[in-house]
Amino acid sequence: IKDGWFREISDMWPGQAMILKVNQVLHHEKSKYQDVLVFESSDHGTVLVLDNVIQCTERDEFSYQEMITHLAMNSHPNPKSVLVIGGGDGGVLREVVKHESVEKAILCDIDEAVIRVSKKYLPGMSIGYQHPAVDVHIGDGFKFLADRKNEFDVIITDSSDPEGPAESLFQKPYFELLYGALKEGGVITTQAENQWLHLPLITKLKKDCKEIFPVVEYAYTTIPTYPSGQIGFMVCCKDASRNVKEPLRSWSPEEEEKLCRYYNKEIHRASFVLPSFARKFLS
Ligand code: AAT
Repeated sequence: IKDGWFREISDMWPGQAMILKVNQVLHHEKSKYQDVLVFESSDHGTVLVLDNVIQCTERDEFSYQEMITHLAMNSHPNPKSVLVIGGGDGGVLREVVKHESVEKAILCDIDEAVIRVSKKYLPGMSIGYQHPAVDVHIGDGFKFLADRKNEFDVIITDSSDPEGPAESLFQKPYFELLYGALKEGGVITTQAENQWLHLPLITKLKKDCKEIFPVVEYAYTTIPTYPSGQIGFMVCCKDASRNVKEPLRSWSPEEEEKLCRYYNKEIHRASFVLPSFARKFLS
């Protein structure tokens, strides 16, 4: 923070930075894994920052949390058992439990500090923790998955960027673990970075996934406070005949309006349509 503005400078997005005006710092600590900062911004509500990278702002978090969740959940016929890796703010859990089929939702985040500060400063997201189906596990997502076999209908990896504790969550062995932990017909989504900034990384990720899953598709959402204003998801399914680009289940327009602020069944389809420069590498 300099002169009352937070600047998101990183070599993952060279030569550019999102800057947000700070009203006041609410919390700052060095946890066991990362630098954890929470501040109140002038126009984006409360903001959570890990290792100087914006994780969410109250103003636009719904775009990311709804899309990473419902793209997977609505591509499964009857998701009962759900796992979230990362997602310590609770926003993805909040979205998962909107699906009445869910009987068990486990969240595994590496850093208790993220969960603790989110419960204190981000009530609109951490409300997800209040649902009776939710179980929390503190630990590394990669290690957590190592002894899970054939257990989950949907697994959502809401992880930070590959520089830091989430590095292993972008590599092929992790996707092998995801495949093994899914039940038959299971679906995953993972945070899969930005097509303007990380096309080589996404291309490699998609290639790795295709060697494991029969169905692999890249989708993206718009979100002003993530680098370059968009973020993508890898959506993979164990069932070769499933078309994840078409929602298998959907809410009525009235329910959609009550439950979601960004996701709807039209945007589910549209989010897989890529611009030519990216499609060239990702199809
Ligand atoms: N919904 C908020 C968006 C996030 S949060 C990323 C979470 O992943 C953090 O809570 C972090 O503690 C957790 N995490 C990082 N590494 C691991 C790991 N190895 N195992 C489990 N959890 C982990 C993502 C924001 C994306 C930012 C885009 N620039």
